[in-house]
Amino acid sequence: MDESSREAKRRKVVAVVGGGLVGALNACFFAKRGFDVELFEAREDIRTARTVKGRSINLALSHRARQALKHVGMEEKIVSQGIPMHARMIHSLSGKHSAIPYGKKGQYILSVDRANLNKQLLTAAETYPNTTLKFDRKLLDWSPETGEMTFSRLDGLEEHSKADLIVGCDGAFSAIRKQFLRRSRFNYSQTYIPHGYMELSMPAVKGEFAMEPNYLHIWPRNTFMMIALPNMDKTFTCTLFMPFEEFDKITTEDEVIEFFQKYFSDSIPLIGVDALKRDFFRLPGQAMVSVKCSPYHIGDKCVIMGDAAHAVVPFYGQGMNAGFEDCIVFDEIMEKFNEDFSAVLPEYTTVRVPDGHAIADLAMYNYVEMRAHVNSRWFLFRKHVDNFFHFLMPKTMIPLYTMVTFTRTRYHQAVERWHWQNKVINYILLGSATGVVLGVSYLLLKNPPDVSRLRLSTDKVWNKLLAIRSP
Ligand code: FAD
Ligand code: EGO
Repeated sequence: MDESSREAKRRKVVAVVGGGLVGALNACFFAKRGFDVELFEAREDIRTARTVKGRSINLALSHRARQALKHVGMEEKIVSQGIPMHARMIHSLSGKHSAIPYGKKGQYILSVDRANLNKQLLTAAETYPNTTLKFDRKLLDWSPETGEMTFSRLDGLEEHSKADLIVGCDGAFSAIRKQFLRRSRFNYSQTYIPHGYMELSMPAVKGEFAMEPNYLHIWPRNTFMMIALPNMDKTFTCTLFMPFEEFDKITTEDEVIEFFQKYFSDSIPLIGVDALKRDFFRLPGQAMVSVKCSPYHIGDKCVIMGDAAHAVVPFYGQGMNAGFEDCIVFDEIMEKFNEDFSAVLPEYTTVRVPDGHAIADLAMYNYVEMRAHVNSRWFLFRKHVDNFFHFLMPKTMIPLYTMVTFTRTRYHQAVERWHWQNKVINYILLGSATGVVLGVSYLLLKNPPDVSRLRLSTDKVWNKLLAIRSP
């Protein structure tokens, strides 16, 4: 790139709307490319705020997110502040624990602190001289014709701003997306699931983790599910998932304990009876929404990424991972089309929509599957089956969870491959069933059994049937 084109580019302004996980990371990606980046965030700066309100305290970070962090030189820093989870630890109703590794030695997911990750990414974005962060700027509306945005501030003043490209990273209830919804041929669906979630803290015991730290702890109880992820301060954050209907049934402190006694009894002493009675009523169950839409862009002016484009239910641990991967995909297309927005944006929609839809569907599928069938025995059984087929044919049979979590296989291709693998399994099972039938037939023909006894027995059955019919 010569100096004059660098100069021409430097004048292009990219507005990133939303300074959550995806917005903050995206600011780094655009800053690295040399754009003038302005990030607008509705809340105050979480790095200086006294109270940080927000969703989920910690998150499972896996391969896709790590690759994205690597692009902006943040992988090592974030990984060093996370806790590896090498296996899931399944807690059965009786209190038994069983661990099933996620894969080989290097295959683990990381438990990271959401607020810390967000802060680090904002600070990383700010270190680029061509980036400014603007907090307390809530987007009210914007114009697809002019690219002008209107923000409101806490002091009641409105502010206007213009950009060459607007990148909507403002989450599941995106204000940027409102303009998309007004346009013809924009597809949109949104689904609230009947479950809510509630976070409960499990304190450290004598300065140590109350349970084995390097695991994703799971209590699968069909419609009731609980998970726990470790934190750097040796606490765990437990997340309870259950139908709002059931949340409504628990109204007294005794009912909380009764409920936990029935489904998660091993966790009671670890969370603490008093803490449980108190914390359960601190916040109501929180809603979870799934959003699918297309396209992800308007002209050469605006693109949506992260939850704004594809909010997913948290039953695959992929929401942030998918949002971070969006940043890589967009960056790769920017490279391919020489940063020509009028070519990059449509290509981004073409490439990314099938994958955004696929991960939304996969997460929803896991939710439906888990609440319907998955208790601790079924969970363990299914993972053993997955591992068995992988062991038999390591190149052919790759567990879906592995493809989604530990590779950058496109989500929609992981789904296709999963369907294909299921077919292979069915053929194997059908083949072995046929084999059994043929084998038994051959043996019968070779050594015919004493048919007279057989006839005798069928006669008996027949007589019995007749006897039932005629009194
Ligand atoms: P957000 O994090 O929602 O950020 C949006 C930002 O935009 C916010 O800072 C908001 O203040 C700002 N904003 C909103 N409106 C405006 C406006 N009008 N103007 C200006 N700014 C605005 N993902 C994983 O990968 N692994 C997990 O283990 C995992 N666990 C989860 C557990 C739960 C219970 C939940 C609910 C989600 C989980 N996720 C997980 C998903 C993950 O939280 C999201 O996918 C991720 O936060 C999306 O990032 P985002 O930046 O797109 O949106
Ligand atoms: C049979 C057995 C069918 C999130 C097991 C499906 C999700 C699903 C919410 C775990 C791990 C990161 C998570 C596994 C299955 C996070 C996750 C999984 C939960 C709930 C979660 C696994 C945060 C589904 N990954 N996962 O294989 O360990 O399997 F339990 Cl409720």
